[in-house]
Amino acid sequence: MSDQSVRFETEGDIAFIVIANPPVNAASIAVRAGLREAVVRLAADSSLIAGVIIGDGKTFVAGADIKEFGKPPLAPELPAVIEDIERCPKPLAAAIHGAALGGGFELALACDARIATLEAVVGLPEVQLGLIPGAGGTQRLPRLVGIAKAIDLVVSGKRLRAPEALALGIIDQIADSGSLREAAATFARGSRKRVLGTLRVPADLPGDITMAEDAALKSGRGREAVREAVEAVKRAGSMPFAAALQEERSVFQRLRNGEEAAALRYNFFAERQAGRLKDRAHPREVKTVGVVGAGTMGAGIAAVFAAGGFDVVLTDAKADILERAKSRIAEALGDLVRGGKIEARAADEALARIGYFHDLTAVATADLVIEAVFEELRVKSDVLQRLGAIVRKDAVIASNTSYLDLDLLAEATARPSDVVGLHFFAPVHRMRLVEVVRGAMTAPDVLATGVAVARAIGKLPVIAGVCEGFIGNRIYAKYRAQCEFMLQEGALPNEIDQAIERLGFAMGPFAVSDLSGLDIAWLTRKRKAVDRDPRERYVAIADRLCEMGRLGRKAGAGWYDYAETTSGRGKADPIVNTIVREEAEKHGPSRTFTDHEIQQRALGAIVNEAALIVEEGIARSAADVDLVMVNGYGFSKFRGGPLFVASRMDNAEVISMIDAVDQAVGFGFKRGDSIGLLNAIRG
Ligand code: 3H9
Repeated sequence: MSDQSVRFETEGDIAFIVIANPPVNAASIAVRAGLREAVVRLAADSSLIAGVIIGDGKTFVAGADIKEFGKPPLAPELPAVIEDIERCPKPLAAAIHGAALGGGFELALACDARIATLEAVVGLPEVQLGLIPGAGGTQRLPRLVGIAKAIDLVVSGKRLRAPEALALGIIDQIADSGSLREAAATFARGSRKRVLGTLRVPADLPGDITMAEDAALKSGRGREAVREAVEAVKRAGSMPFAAALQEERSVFQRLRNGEEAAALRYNFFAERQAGRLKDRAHPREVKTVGVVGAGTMGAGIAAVFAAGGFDVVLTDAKADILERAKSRIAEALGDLVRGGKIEARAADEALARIGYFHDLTAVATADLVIEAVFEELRVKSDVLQRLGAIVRKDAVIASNTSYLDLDLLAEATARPSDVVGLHFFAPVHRMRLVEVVRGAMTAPDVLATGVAVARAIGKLPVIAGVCEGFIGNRIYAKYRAQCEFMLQEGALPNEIDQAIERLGFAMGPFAVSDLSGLDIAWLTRKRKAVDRDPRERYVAIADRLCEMGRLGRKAGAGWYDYAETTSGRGKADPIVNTIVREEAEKHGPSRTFTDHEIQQRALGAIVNEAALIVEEGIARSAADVDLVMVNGYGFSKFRGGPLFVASRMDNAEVISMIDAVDQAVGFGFKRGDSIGLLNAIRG
C-alpha cells in the first residue's frame, strides 16, 4: 500500500486488511483509498480465498473522519468503497473490537459477516451529529433488523454491545479478544457472499413502524436530522435499494452542510478538548469519596459518586438533614433508573455504598473529600479549616462553591495545593457540567484528580480559573443584569423570556429565577448594598417583588403567577407588568422591544463577558464557554452555544451588539476582544 493507513497482510489463503489510522481509525481519505486498493488486490490474487477487515490499535473504525466534514468531499468517498467491498467476488468478514460506529459500522455492514469481541460496540450515531448515516446504514441495517427497530437505532444513535447486537442478528459471532483475528478468518473462509442489498427487508408487526416513527419524532421534535432519518429508513421498505442509497446520500450531503451539523461537530470536538491537561500529571487514586454537607447539593453529589462505583461517606451534623438526604439520594438514583442511565440493580448497589455519619471525622480516610456546605465564606472556611487537619495527607480536598474565592477557601485548609474546586450544578444527577476550578496553589495532580473523577462519574469537566462565579455564573450574572436593564427600559418579563428561548436557552431568565427562588439573590443584593457604587446602574424590580413575598414558584408567585398553573409554567401577571412599567417610567422614556433586539442585547452581554473571561485565563477557550452554557445553563446543543451562534454573525453586527450593551451598562463597562474570541471559533 502506498500509505500505511491500510496494511495488506496475508496468512495462507486469507488476506487481512488492517486499518491503521490512529487514534480511532476514522475513515479518512487515505483509509478509503487504501481499502479500495486492498479489495482490488484480494480479488486479483488467486492464492487468496477470503479477507478480514480489522482495525489496528484500540478500535475498529469510529466512523467517517469528522474533521473532513467542513471541507469538500474527496474521492473515493465511503459509499463507493463500500460498494467495492460488496462487489468483491470473495467473502469479507469484519473483525470488530472497540467501536464500529457510523461509517465504520456501515463498512462492517457491507462485509459478508461480522465477528465482534464481547466488549465491542456498534451503532449509527450520525443523528447526534445532525446527520443521517450516509454510507448505506439506513438501507442495510433494516435488512437485518426490520424497519421499526432500525428507526429506533438510527434515531437514538444507540451504541449496542456485542451480545445485544448478536441477539438482533447484526453481528454473527462473539469472539475472545485474543482470538478475534483467527475467528474472523475461519468465519470468512467458511462464508458465502451475503450482500445485504439483495435481501428483502423483514416484515414488521402491524403498527410497529408507526409506533417507532411516532416515538422517534417525539424524542427529536423539530430536528431535521431525525425527520430525515425516519424517512430514509422507511424508504428501505418502499424503494429499490440502489435508488434509496442515492437518496440517502443526497440527504446526508445536504445535512452535512447545514447549521445544526456544524454546531454539533463543533460541540463534539469541544467536548474532547475540555478538561484535557497539558502537563499530563497523574491523578491521585480515588476509591472513597467523603461528602460534607447533606443538603440538596451534598446528597446529589453523594448519589452520583455512588452510582459511579465509588464508596461514599456522607456527613452532616444535623440529624434531620442526614435523614432527608437518604430519600433525596434514593429519588435521584430512581430518576437515573427511569431515565435508562443505570439499571435498578446498580441503583441498589449504589445505595449500599453510602455510609451516613454525623461526625466530620468520618471522612478522615477518604481519598477525596468534597465540602458542600452552605454557600458562605465563613461557614465554608470553617469546615475547610477542620478538613485540612482531619483529611489524610495524600487526599484531595474539594469545594463545591459556585461563587466564592477558591484561593481564600484553600488557604483555610493550610494545605492549599491539595485543594480544587468541583462546582456541580443542580440537580446534580441530571446536569452534566462540572466546573473544575484551579486555584493559584492547586497542584497539577490535584487538578488532574478533579478532572478524572468528574469523567469517572460521567460528567463533563470544564476547567475554570478563580473569579467570582467562575465561568458560568459570572457570564450568567452579566446576561441576567442585561435582561433586567431591558425591563427597566420597558420590556416585559414574558417578552424577554420568550425571545431568549427562541435564541436557544431552554428557559428565559425570569422563569429560571422563579424556579430557583428570588430570595437568595435578594439577600446577596442586600448584603452588597453598602459597597455598591451609586453610579452603577441598579434595577429595583426584583426587590419590589421580594418585598411583596413573590419569591418564585415555591411562593405561588414571582415574576409570574402560579396560582392556576398545572404545567409548572406561570402566567404573565398584570401586577408584575405594572411594577415593571412604573420602574421603567422612573428610569426614563419606556419603549417596546423586538425579539431581535432582546436577543442581541442578551447575546452581546454574554459574548463580551466571555471575551473578558478568556482574556483573563478564567476559561481556556471560547469552546469551553459554550460547553458551560450548553451543559450547565440549558442552551441548545443543536445551536452549538451562544458564542457559536454569535460566530455566525458578521463582525459589524457583533460590534453593534456590544455597543448596545456598553450603552445600557454605562458606568463600569469593560470591553473584551469579542471579535478575537469569535475568530477562534471561526477558525
Ligand atoms: C459518519 O460516520 C458518517 C457516515 O455515515 C457517512 C460517511 C459518508 N473523526 O472520543 P475520544 C478523535 S459520522 C475524526 O476522546 P475515546 C477525537 O476528536 C461519524 N476524529 O476517544 C479525539 O481526537 P484528539 C460517526 C475522531 O476512546 C480522538 O479521536 N461516528 C472521530 O473516549 C479520541 O477520541 C461517531 O460519531 C471521528 N469520527 O472514544 C463516533 N472520532 O485526541 C465518534 C474520534 O485529537 N467517536 N475522533 O482530541 C466516538 O464516539 C469516540 O471517539 C470513540 C472513542 C468511542 C470512537
